Amino acid sequence: MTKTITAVSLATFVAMGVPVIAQETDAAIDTNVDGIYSQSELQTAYPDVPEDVFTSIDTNEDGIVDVAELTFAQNAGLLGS
Ligand SMILES: [Ca+2]
Ligand SMILES: [Ca+2]
Repeated sequence: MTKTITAVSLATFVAMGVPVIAQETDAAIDTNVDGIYSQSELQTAYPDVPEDVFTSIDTNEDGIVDVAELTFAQNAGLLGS
């Protein structure tokens, strides 16, 4: 997984205006491997977690959940086990 984000894909993210995230996403959750967790991806990964929890996970309210936000939520126990 450490080489998933290549220089080419990073350039693509920049070209798309997507913030480049230093940390890598978990491919088991980030199924389209775009470097962010969408709400639908998170709901697939955590079907028992209510929608308002996803809203609270997106702490900077940019509409996406990045690695740092998900890690924080996991460490805070918001997503269960
Ligand atoms: Ca994604
Ligand atoms: Ca966010």
